[in-house]
Amino acid sequence: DRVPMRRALISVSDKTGLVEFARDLSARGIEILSTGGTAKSLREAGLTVIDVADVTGFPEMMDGRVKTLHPVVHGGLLALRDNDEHMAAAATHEIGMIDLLVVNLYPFEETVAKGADYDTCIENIDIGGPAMIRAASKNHAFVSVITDVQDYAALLAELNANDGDTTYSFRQKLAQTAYARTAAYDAAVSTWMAKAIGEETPRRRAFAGTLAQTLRYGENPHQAAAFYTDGSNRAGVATAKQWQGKELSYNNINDTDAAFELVAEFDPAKGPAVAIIKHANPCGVATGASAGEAYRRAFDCDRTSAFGGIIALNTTLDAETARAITEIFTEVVIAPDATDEAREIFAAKKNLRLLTTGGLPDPAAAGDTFRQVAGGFLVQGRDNGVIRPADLKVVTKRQPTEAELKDLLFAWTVAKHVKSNAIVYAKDLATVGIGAGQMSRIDSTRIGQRKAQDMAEALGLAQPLTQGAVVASDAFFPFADGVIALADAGALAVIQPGGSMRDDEVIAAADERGLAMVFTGQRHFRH
Ligand code: 93A
Repeated sequence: DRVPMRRALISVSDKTGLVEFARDLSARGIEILSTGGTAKSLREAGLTVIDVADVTGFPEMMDGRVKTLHPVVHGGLLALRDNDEHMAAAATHEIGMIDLLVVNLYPFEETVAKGADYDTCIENIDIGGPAMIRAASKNHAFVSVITDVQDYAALLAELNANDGDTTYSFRQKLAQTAYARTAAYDAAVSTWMAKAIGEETPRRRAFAGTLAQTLRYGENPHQAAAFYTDGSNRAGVATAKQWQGKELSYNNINDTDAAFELVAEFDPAKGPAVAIIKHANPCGVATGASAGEAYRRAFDCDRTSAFGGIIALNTTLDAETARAITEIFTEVVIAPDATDEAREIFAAKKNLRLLTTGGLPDPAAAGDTFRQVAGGFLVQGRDNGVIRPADLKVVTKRQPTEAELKDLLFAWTVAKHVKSNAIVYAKDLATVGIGAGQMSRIDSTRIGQRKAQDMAEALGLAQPLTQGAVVASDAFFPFADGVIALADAGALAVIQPGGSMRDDEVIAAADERGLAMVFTGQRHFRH
């Protein structure tokens, strides 16, 4: 026995689509109450609006801090329409019912993103808005609440389909969305505040996300999954434009992220770089005189694994590179940009997804990463450590040559993006063998070497490219065996954090074999 919606309260900071929406509500005979700025916009558009101040009997005061915080508003949102006492109280105090609440909040997140000062951020914390949203959501048995301009159309469609009313299940969904919004809002305030007051590990933390996409399934087909954005707007898979191909899968998104974060380490001003990722690990990373050359050199690190891979470029995808990529099956290509010609070449490959981002993320930027464990989650700052030549300490008798030094820093940067234990062989600013994710460092050392050997055989090379290569290790060598193995593979120089109990043995093994070794003093575990 519901009746058509009669009264709405609209109070919005983001006035996108407001006038059209309100006009539609008005046309249905719905009375509109509004706060200052919203009422002004609606009146200017010729709509009839009642000021909340006229209903409460109080003017908006204290710089707008108090506008809707009044029993006439909250009673109208919270009263149970089927409860005689509630309705009697409403009648006694002349509280009119509010059937629809439309609120979007003071733009706190945007204010923080703009780098506003402390007081400005504080002033942009909405109090009355969330109070009304939470009240209306609690009373979703009777009240509809819209917190997102994207839901205007859905509400109008709902009213059309239900004789001017909304269904219970629709209101439940709106309430669920609304509580996520107020939770995200307060999470943003708390996160900002922790940073502003220098509290790196606050006693309580809150996170929230906005649904970007429901996924067909998770890592495996029996797992439900979805992709959420965190509002940070970091360039990458979350913000990319997809030009073609079917929807990205959970694993695609994870791998595409790994690929793009890796390639973003290489400054495009210094030349093109390409990374090929499989199962979140690189199977080839290279620089080149052109993007096409960088791709071919990355591909030549491990052609077998590159099949069905995910490719990231630090520069515009051009036609030459696009043509080379289409020679084998690739899942996803992500780049800051793509030429028209490159896009036409890809258009013939229906299953190949192309993403462009408009830019690269800053590898040195601060941020948090999370990992869920039973009963909780781990939070840490993202690994934004960057090593420069001046940070390196040569620990062997032999100094690395200038060419070796460049390769060492290249290999080190790649190793940061390889799951531990990570061993990366590189030569001429291209990886030539990668050992990833092993439980012992010596195994990663051997795997990288064996991969280079396999590749040499496939390419008909006289000897594997580990001959004359350099090696990066994401963490120290606990024993000399790894260094002995990589020297046996023909490597000439090593970069590693140092700090093992047996550094002396490790350095002695390097000296005996004429290796140059540098310590970074910084570890890049990645699990
Ligand atoms: O300063 S508030 O926390 N105090 C309030 O009582 C209040 N009521 C609504 N902010 C309040 N609002 C917010 O004002 C709404 O959430 C909305 O974002 C904004 C709309 O103001 P205007 O209609 O004047 O543009």
